Amino acid sequence: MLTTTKEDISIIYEQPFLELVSKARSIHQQNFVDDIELCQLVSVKTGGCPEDCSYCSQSNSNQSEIKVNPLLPLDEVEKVVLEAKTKGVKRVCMGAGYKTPNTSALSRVNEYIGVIKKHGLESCATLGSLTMDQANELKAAGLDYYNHNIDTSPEYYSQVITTRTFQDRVDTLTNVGIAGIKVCCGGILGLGESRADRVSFIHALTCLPTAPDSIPINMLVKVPGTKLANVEDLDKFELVRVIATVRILFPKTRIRLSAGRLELSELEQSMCFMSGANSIFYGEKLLTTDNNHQDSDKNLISKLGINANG
Ligand code: SAM
Ligand code: DTB
Ligand code: SF4
Repeated sequence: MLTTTKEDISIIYEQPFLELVSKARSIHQQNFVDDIELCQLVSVKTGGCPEDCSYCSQSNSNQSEIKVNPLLPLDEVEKVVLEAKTKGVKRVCMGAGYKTPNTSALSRVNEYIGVIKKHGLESCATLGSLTMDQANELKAAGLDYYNHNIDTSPEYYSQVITTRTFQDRVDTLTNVGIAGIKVCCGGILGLGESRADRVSFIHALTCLPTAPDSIPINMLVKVPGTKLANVEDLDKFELVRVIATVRILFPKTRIRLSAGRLELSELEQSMCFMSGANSIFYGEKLLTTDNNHQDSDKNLISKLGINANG
């Protein structure tokens, strides 16, 4: 495969806005029917995380007021799975505030995976870094996707997180890919990064050891008590530019318009769908923050005249 340089990506990214959106839309139409994939998030272990991610409410280094929760009992996860199934969700994504899961946490997650699969849904987990053995164990338990974000450009990374390196993230993604679990990897916009960082972030996505099957694009949710609570707002044209550029470079990959939708109007979200986003988190809660109301999402999907759940 030909490699795409940062310069190539920046030419795509910086073209006139309407041309960029139009190009992305045309590539989208060649590769997808218009639909939206619905994913359900569940925070299986909340808070008390030793990493210092400056955007995150769950970090011990931040002063956010959140409800800390140890690993959920199996029946609580099953309740979420059953509700998700009733509302037409395709995948359940389990999030946990770990640097890396210990042995007993991993065994419990394996049981959660069993429950999700028993009810015929796809499973995804995001638990922090994984060794090869841990990744193999999750694969054996039936895990379909592992979410592990690179978050931002390699150059900006140390401004946002100091307790791990960009390369640590890539190493886990290598293990996930070798284990045969589908890779879900994206990032966050609005961390105070520059446009060059956004281009470099997209470039880093194209260089991952295993091509991602799913790319979440989060817009920072500014949680009080975190270091980034008062960072400047992202220009939403940049969000659309990122989605469109990712669509052009990853024609067949699902792009999830993830955290931050509450700050987007229906028309702003529609621009994101127009530019290639075709997946959302569905349900009123993300991990520790609020998400759009289900009824308003249903309403928007119906206004767009598309089907949910590709
Ligand atoms: N602890 C695990 C890890 O970091 O890999 C998994 C959970 S973590 C909350 C998953 C992802 O959520 C992060 O990589 C980040 O991209 C996203 N995230 C966390 N806090 C966010 C926020 N305030 N706004 C937007 N995205 C956020
Ligand atoms: C991802 O990229 N976004 C999700 C999921 N992966 C785990 C998490 C969003 C978290 C938003 C902030 C919160 O609710 O704490
Ligand atoms: Fe911990 Fe993940 Fe939050 Fe970072 S993003 S503090 S690793 S829960």
